[in-house]
Amino acid sequence: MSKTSKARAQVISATKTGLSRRSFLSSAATFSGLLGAEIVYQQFMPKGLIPIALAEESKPFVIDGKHPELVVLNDRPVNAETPAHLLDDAVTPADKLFVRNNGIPPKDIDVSNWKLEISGESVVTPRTFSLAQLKSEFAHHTYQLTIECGGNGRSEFQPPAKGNQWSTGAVGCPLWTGVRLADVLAACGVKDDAVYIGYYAADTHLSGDPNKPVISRGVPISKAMQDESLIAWAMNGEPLPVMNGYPLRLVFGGWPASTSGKWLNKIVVRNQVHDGAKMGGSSYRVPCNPVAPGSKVDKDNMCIIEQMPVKSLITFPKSGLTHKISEKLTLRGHAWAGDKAVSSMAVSIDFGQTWQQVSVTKPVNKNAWQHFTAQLSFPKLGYYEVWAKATDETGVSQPMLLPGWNPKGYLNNAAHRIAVKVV
Ligand SMILES: Nc1nc2c(c(=O)[nH]1)N[C@H]1C(S)=C(S)[C@@H](COP(=O)(O)O)O[C@H]1N2
Ligand SMILES: [Mo]
Repeated sequence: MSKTSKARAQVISATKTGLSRRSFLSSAATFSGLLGAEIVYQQFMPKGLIPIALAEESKPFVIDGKHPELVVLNDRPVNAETPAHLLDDAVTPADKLFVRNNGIPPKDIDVSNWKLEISGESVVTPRTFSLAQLKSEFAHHTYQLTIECGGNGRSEFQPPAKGNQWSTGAVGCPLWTGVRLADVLAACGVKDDAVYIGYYAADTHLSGDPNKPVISRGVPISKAMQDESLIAWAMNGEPLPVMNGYPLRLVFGGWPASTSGKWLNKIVVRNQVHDGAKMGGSSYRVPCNPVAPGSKVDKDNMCIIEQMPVKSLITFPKSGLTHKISEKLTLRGHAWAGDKAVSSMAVSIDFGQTWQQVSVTKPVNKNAWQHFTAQLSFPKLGYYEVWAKATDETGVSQPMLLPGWNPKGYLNNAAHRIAVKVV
């Protein structure tokens, strides 16, 4: 990306966040003017809520191998998110999966010489595998697994959190093919004292310093040993896209995607919580107990994010549509809940005064997102917002507003909203 484009990308995200953060001293009448339609349930509209139709903006910018409408938030390192309406497919196509890089991806990859080392203090026999060995020694498995960046939704945090200002698009659920991490670890032997795995990868630090690690995170051994936890080389039956970890990566569905190491070349089995780059401080950690927005949080009160919370996304129609009152509006989207299943889905057209239950499918496998559909009708002409919220199998549902503030702006699972003008 050129300098100008970078500047433009920054302006775009600044405008976007500036708009959603500004406290609007505006009346429903002013909004109606801006929207070109009366806000039908304006008596229920929370004070200070900015109609989603006014808060949206997206500009095209192209990354190699990616859909031209992905919104680029940064070009060094590359970070790009997927607008909600582009996530409508049941299985996310490779060109529509978001990109979140912390450093510079490896160049000139020689697949025939790619090596994966398994070591660490809690491995019985350290081993190194070529890609061909991994593929021939272990059974292949394919699962649809949801990966979502821990910082998805960060742009809504107030006070703001530094980092990529993701709105809703740092999530996707492609089909992943590879071998089970558990099978590979078993072939090396795992000692009884193992508690965690950590990954190392071939990307390089932005500073250019080859000794500075970019990111080296991991998961507890229980998540590592789950059937669906993969060392993957394919997405939707094709080699991984370069930006998503070619030729090899970890995939831990339902956990912060930062655990799913890309360009994977080493896994360590640890007898303690892995202490690699971005495992400590405020990286991928949140206050163990809630804090007031803007607080300074003590390091001892920060806990590593494990599974991601229940969340959903309306992927059809695209927000901002004009819809004929005589017709029913078909609504579609996905819902997911970390290691849990989503048990119900509800939709509101009156700013949350009333909710209707809509149908949601079962997941095709653990850690795959589920799909919801609804047919909506509207009582009169005007501006509406359609809100959608999921409830997980433990009865926990999405909040309407930003949940617990935390210093780095993680875990925003507030309900998604789209704008509809009924004519
Ligand atoms: N080696 C390596 N792995 C990585 C990262 C990275 O920068 N380097 N980013 C992590 C983060 S923070 C996220 S959200 C996911 C993003 O995966 P994707 O780019 O394939 O969507 O990759 C994770 N794995
Ligand atoms: Mo992330």
